[in-house]
Amino acid sequence: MVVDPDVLASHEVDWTGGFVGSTPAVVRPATTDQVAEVVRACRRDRIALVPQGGNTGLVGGGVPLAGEVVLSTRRLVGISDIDGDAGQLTAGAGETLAAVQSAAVRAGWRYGVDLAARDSATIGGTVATNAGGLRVLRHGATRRQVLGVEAVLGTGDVVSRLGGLVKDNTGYDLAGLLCGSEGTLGVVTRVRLALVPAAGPSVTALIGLATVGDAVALVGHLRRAVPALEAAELVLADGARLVADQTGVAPILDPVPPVQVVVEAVGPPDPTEALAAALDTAPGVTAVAVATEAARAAALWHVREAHTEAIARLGVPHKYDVTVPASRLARFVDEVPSVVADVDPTASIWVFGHLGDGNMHLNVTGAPSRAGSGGEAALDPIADAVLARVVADGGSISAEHGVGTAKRTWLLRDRSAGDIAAMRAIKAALDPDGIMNPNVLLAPD
Ligand code: FAD
Ligand code: 2HG
Ligand code: ZN
Repeated sequence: MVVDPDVLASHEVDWTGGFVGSTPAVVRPATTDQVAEVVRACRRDRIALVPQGGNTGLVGGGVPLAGEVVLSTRRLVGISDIDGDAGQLTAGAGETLAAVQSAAVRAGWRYGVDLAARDSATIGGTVATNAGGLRVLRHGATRRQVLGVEAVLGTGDVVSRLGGLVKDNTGYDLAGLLCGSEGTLGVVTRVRLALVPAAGPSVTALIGLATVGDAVALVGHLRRAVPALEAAELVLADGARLVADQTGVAPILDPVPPVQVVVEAVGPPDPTEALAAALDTAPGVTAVAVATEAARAAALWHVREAHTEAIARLGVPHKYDVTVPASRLARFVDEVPSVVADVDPTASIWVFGHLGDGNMHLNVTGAPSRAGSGGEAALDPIADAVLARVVADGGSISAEHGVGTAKRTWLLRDRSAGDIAAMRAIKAALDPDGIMNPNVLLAPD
């Protein structure tokens, strides 16, 4: 157990700096049994716990906003039981995503989830948030990779099913339930993961277009023509210029087009010709840069991947991670700046994201801080306007980052009363004393 204030401080604030709490102690168990001891002791003494992995979460779910004890998972390491024939491995919850990706490659496979926080985000955190990222279009979000979990529930009981059976219809899917549960039902300690085939030759393209509508149509066209397509990411001109200004890296497409899409297709077989042919017949394309080797591909990705860091340099942003149906996406992206301006004409909005699955990241800077509100989106008038529009468009108020503290009040407007009642019943069964991340996901009654 750590109580040194300097060490505690790094666990008390989130990656954005927008969620700041305090904790009396950080516990750092190294085994599932030690996690169970901690949870049982906390249950006995009614002490609330916040599980924390890499602390890269963006919805205030992994920091102790109400004085909870932090249970750091970072010592729950180890990658084991690698099955080179089945394409599976077991990872400790504290392993970073990057470490799992490397282990998969060494085993002759690849892990299907990737995101820019790969060097810090933990596998347990990605499971707890059902993280999405850059390759959902082809491989799905984290839940699709998870074949089993070991976890300590809020009851103190250990559940463990790490056999890696692809077909296993023996009752409720506890792994699927813990995936996306944001630390509210228990602590994930180990995960059995399915891998995807190793990457062969790949091709990356940065494509300039005039409108978001053109970009949506392009992705539909490429998905039909290039089955190996696994990423399609949206960048707008103001975001591209911000990235260039903040990072000092000149834009690859110059002049900067109003809209850019980064796409990547991964073989085998080599998808380069299929992508080139599809782009030849694609409507609306005004400029293209193509890369088939890693360093150049990384340069094309930079304008997209550097958005979060570039925006962070402007101050603490308000982040809204939403999905909108493809049929309404272009109109939504075009109109959402005026939704924000109606509430706060001095705020700036930055829109980018995972075009392939309709997941847009709206970042608002220059708006008043939510400090003191615990980060509650319900107390944020911009969230009120933006998320109302998302719900009206048939979208989701949380695409991939989770609900956390930031959106827990808003959950009531996205999910039905029946859904919420079922979630509360599950929470009461698996965490009867309400010690597991009590301020996350479900708002107090
Ligand atoms: P933490 O931040 O430590 O925790 C997140 C939540 O999970 C908290 O509620 C916490 O209580 C819970 N938790 C953590 N570990 C466990 C565990 N073992 N058992 C139970 N509960 C646990 N997310 C995406 O989905 N897609 C992206 O493309 C993406 N890109 C990002 C880029 C940047 C630069 C940054 C900073 C973040 C990005 N994120 C993205 C968000 C973040 O990386 C993910 O949410 C990630 O899954 C969090 O992992 P973590 O280990 O940091 O979890
Ligand atoms: C991404 O896709 C992440 O880059 C972060 O999900 C999004 O910073 C954000 O809002
Ligand atoms: Zn994202």
